[in-house]
Amino acid sequence: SDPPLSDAVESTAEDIASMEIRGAATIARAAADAIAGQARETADGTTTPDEFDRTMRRAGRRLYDTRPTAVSLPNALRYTLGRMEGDDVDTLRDSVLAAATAFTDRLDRAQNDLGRVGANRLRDGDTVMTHCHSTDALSCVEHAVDQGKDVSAIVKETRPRNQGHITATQLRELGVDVTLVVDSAARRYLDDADHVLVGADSIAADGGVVNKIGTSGLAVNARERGVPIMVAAQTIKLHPDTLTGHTVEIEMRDETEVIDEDDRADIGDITVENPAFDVTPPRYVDAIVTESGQFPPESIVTLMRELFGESADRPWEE
Ligand code: RUB
Repeated sequence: SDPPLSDAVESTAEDIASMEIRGAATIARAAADAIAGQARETADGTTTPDEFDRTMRRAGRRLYDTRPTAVSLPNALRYTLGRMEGDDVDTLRDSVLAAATAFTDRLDRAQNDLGRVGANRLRDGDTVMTHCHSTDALSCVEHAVDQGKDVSAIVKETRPRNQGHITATQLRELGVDVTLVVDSAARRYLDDADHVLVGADSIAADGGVVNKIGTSGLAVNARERGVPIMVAAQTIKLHPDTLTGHTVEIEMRDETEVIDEDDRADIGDITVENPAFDVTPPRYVDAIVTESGQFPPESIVTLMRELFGESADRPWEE
C-alpha cells in the first residue's frame, strides 16, 4: 500500500476544501508550496526514483481533487510536476523545488504586472464595484492608489461566504473609501460606479469568465447601466481544456453555507442549491486584464494557444 502523503499536502488539501485557503491565485501558490514540501519530505526518506515520481503524482491528485473550478490549481500542478526530471532522487527533488519557486515568482510578477495594466484603466476619482475577493483585482486598485489616484469602492458582500468583508478590509488598508452593500443592492448602486472590477477562477477559450456566483448577473446589470466590466486575471486563469471543447465544472457547495439546519427543518421539504461560481458570457465583458496586457474577451483564445498549444498535460494522472 502507498505511504501517507506529507502533512504539507494533506493540510493544504484540507484547507483548500474548507476554504481556509481560497481565491484562485492563493490556491495556486499553496498548491505549489505543498508540492515542494512533498518533494522535500519524500526525498528525505528512503525512496527510489520511481517511488518518488509516483508519490509526487499522488500528491498532485490529492490537491487536484479539492475544488474543481479554479484552473490555477491544475495549472500549478502542470507547471511543477511537468518540470520534474532526473535519474536520481536528489535531481528529481531539485527539479520540483526549482519549478515551485519559479512558479510562485511568476505569480508575484504576473499580479504586479497586471495591476499596473489595470490601474491605467482607472481615473482619479473613479469608483469601482467589486464582487467576492480577488487578489488580482485588488492589485489593480493598489497600483492606481500608488499612482496617486483617488479611488472609491462599492463592495458587494458576496453571500453566502461574505468574501466582500475581506475585500472591504484590504481596500481600507489601501486607504480606499469603502461602501459595503448587500448583493441585491448592486443594481441600485451601479449608478454610482465607473467600473465593475472582478477577478476570475477560469477563463474559457470563448472569453467566458468563470467567477464567483453572481458575477454574471452583475455584468448584465452593469452593461444595462453602461458601466464597463473589467476582469483582472493573470494567465494561469486561462483554462486549456476549453480549447478542445470541454466546459468548466462549476463547484456545488454544501447547503449549510446557505441555511442552517434548524431553519431548513422549520421551512419544510425544500431543495437548497449552492453553486459557487457562474459563467459570464464574453459579450458582457469589456476587458480582460492580464500580465501580458489587456484583451477583449474574444481575442483571449490567441493568447491561450500561444501558452498551451492545443493540448494540456495532466501529469497528476500519469
Ligand atoms: C474566489 C473568487 C475570486 C477568484 C479570483 O472564490 O471567485 O474572484 O478566485 O481571485 P472562492 P484571485 O472564495 O470560492 O475561492 O484574483 O485572488 O485569484
